[in-house]
Amino acid sequence: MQGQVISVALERKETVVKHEAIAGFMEAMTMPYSVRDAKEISALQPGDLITSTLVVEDGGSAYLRDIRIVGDAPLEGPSAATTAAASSKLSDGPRAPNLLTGGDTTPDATFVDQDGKARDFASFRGSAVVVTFIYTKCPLPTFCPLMDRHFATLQARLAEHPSLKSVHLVTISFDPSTDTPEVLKRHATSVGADPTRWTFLTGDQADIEALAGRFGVFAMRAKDAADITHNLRTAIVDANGVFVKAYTGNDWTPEQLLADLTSLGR
Ligand SMILES: [Cu+2]
Repeated sequence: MQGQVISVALERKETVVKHEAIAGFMEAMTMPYSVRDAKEISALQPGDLITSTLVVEDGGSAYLRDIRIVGDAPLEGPSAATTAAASSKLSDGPRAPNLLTGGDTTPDATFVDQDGKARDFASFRGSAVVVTFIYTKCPLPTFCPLMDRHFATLQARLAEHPSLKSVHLVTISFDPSTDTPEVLKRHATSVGADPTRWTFLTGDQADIEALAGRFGVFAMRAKDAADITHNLRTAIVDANGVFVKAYTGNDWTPEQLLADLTSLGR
């Protein structure tokens, strides 16, 4: 793996790395990776360019080893340019099999909402949907909790736009063993979700992984760890269930997404 260190959390033995595609295995993405020993990342600074080996064991446990600093570069801030660069890099890299692209019909699957009711993903058709994938125990403030904050902002802003009032927000957990409907219900309340506009889904692990994979979401649970190593993808699906576009990572803004939703209706 070749990438750039975004942040280092010694106490969690974790570093967030923005990395290039790993041919035949995963796309370019920014996500947290664990190491076996904090010493391996104690010398890393944000901005360092590194090479490393990603070890994936049976059962999905994953960690970095043989981390070597090969240079450094200024960190790019969250900006439209960064997002454009990241998404163009993504489209040039090897694609995960079955990754949805613009114009594809999103697959259906049955999940369970925060009230314990069965809910087909296709049941949201009729209104445009913004969908993201998280887990409620995520310890990284700039990952899943940021998606919740962005969705809360979107929920408020959508209500102000007459043409966007019917847009529905959907947050799907990729940690169904912890994120039961009861947990999601409490979580939804804590982030200020209005159940008429913002639905949380959980369900069967295999169904979730299948749908998440189509959206380019990659989640692995490290052995003996509560944390899940994962990336972020937030997508717009139109009222006909057609995939429009996805934002990679955490540097998109609610304003960008609102602008894209507005241009959908034209
Ligand atoms: Cu997370």
